Amino acid sequence: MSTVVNEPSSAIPASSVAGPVQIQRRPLNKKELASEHPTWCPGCGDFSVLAIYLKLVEKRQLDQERLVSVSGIGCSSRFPYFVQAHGAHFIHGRSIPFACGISLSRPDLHVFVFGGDGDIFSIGGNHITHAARKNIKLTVVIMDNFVYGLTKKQTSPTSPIGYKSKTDTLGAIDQPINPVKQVIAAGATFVARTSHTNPNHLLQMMEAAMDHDGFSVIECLSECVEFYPGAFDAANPRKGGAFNLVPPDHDVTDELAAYRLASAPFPGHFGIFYQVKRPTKNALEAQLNARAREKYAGLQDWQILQQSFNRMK
Ligand SMILES: Cc1ncc(C[n+]2csc(CCOP(=O)(O)OP(=O)(O)O)c2C)c(N)n1
Ligand code: SF4
Ligand SMILES: [Mg+2]
Repeated sequence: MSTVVNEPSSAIPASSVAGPVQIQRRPLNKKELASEHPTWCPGCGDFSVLAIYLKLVEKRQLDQERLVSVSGIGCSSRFPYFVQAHGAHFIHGRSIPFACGISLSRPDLHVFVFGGDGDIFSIGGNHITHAARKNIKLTVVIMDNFVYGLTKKQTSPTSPIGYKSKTDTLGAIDQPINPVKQVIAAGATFVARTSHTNPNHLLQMMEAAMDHDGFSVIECLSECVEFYPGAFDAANPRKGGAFNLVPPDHDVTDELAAYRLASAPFPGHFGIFYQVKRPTKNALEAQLNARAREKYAGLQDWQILQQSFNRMK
C-alpha cells in the first residue's frame, strides 16, 4: 500500500502509516521560510536582501533542506537566523572556509554566504581570495554598507576617503577596496554588483549567481540607515541618483573590460561584470576521488584514506 501525504518539504512521514510512504513534496513558500522577526533597525537595507533571498527560494522551488546560508559576525551576518533552513552563524570572517567545507562535502546543497564589508574584506579578506582562486561552488553576497554597523560605526575596507567614523574622526584617509576588482583579481568566476534599492535587479543577480557553476560573488549595496544614511543615494533614482546598468555590449568574459568598468567612480555600474567557465575545485576533487575509488576498488572511503596516511609514515 502506498500513502500519499501532501506536506511541506519539512514533513517527516508518520511512522504509524503502513507500507511505503510517498510524500508529495511542496517546497515552502517565502512566508513559511521566514524565521523570527529580523532584529535589524527599521529601514536597514539588509531587509531587502533577506526578502529577495526568500523570494528566490520560493521562485526556484528550492527544498528547505537543500539550502544553507552561512555567515560570520556583523549586522548582515545575523542573516541565517532569519531563514528557516540550514544555516550557521559562524566566527567573524570565517564564513567562507566554513561554507567551502559544506560545498565540497555536499554537492547537492545550494550554499550561500552572507556577510558585511568588514566580515568579508577585513578579517575575512584572505578567505575570499583563496575560495575565489579555488573556484569553489558557492555564492557570496556581500552586504556592503561601507561601515561596521554592528560595532557602531568604525571605518570599513569599503568606506570612502573622508568618511567620518569612530576610528577616523577626521575622515577616512585609506584607499578603499573596490570589491569587484578585488574578487576578479582573486579568481572569482562570476562577479556582479547590485543594490538593495532595486529588488528586481537583486533577484536577477542572485538567480544568475546561483546558476553559475563556480565561485560567484555579488556586491550588494545595503544601506546602514543608522551609521551611514544616504550613502547610496547617488545610486538610487528615487533619491535623484542613477542606477546605471552594465552596458549591453560589455563582454563578461573580458577581464580587462570588467576592470575598466569597475573603475568608474561611484555609483558606477550594476549588473554582471565578469563570468567565465573554469573547472571548480568540487569537480576536480570529485575526479580525484573517483580515480582513488577505482584504484582501491572494494575499499570503503575511510580505508582509502587510511592507505594514504599509511604511505606517509
Ligand atoms: C574576532 C573578532 N574581531 C572583532 C569582532 C568585532 N566585530 C563584530 S562585527 C564587526 C564588523 C562588522 O562589520 P561588517 O562586517 O561590515 O557588518 P555590518 O555590521 O556592517 O553588517 C567587528 C569588527 C568580533 N566579533 N570578532
Ligand atoms: S546598525 Fe546599520 S547595518 Fe546594523 S541593523 Fe542598523 S541600519 Fe542595519
Ligand atoms: Mg558593514
